[in-house]
Amino acid sequence: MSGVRNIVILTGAGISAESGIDTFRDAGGLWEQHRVEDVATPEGFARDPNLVLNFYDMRRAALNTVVPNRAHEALARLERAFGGELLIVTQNVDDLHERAGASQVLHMHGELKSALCTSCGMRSAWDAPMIDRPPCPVCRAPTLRPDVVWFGEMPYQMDRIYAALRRADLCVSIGTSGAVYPAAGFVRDARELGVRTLELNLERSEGSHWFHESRQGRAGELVPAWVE
Ligand code: BJW
Repeated sequence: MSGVRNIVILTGAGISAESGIDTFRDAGGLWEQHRVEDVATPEGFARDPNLVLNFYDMRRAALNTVVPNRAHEALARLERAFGGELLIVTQNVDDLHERAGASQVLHMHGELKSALCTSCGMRSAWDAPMIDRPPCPVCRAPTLRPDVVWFGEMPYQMDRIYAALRRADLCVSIGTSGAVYPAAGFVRDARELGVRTLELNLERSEGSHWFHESRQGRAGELVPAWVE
């Protein structure tokens, strides 16, 4: 890590797999259990809101039964020890980075424990079911939805992510298949900016060839080894 002053770390579902949270595209993952068009698109929500609310209610409830793993803990340690700027850009909607102690976390695909009101646009911290259509705590309309980014929607805080990439001298991608844009494009963006790139993933991903270095293994082993 010597000579490195600014780090952007992109995380995906693989970093939370060892905590017991299903990934999307692995065998037995969420997209084998549910049709992506039904549960992760605005059109699916318009067609059958109960199906979608139930999908997210179950995942939000399950989140309270899991804990951060060695990979989340190692990144939180790195954040505390690192002298420069470090930003964790996570595609994950879980809160395991924060619960491990990281504070510089940007949730580009939203958060399970946040609700978005489609009437007034306000976000509220949320840890209860939505299936029974509770009112928005701000405007009282029964129009809450999970505060997550579905296909066809704009991921959050893209300006802040690209600004951090422009300042970075190291970009590390952990536990993501590189199948979903714009996150999948960050490695190419980073390389064009002259940023060093490293991938830590269980297997080679769709974008492995774009990285300067790619290491394969479980995040719970690779991440602490990289951090120490
Ligand atoms: C382990 C492990 C262990 C397992 N240790 N590793 C350009 C080209 C082509 C298409 C598009 C494009 N631009 C836009 C699109 C369309 C679309 C898209 O990308 N489609 C693709 C299918 C091709 N993108 C969008 O619609 C996005 N919006 C958008 O682009 O707006 C316009 C825009 C353009 C330009 C700039 C800015 C904006 C929105 C995408 C929203 C994605 N939403 C979801 C659901 C979020 C809510 C929820 O959680 O339900 O996000 S889908 C799902 O996929 C979720 C994830 O964050 C995301 C990525 O998945 P991830 O994290 O990579 O998980 P997996 O399962 O795929 O991979 C896990 C990896 O871990 C595997 O490799 C394993 O090997 C590994 N692993 N165990 C280490 N122990």
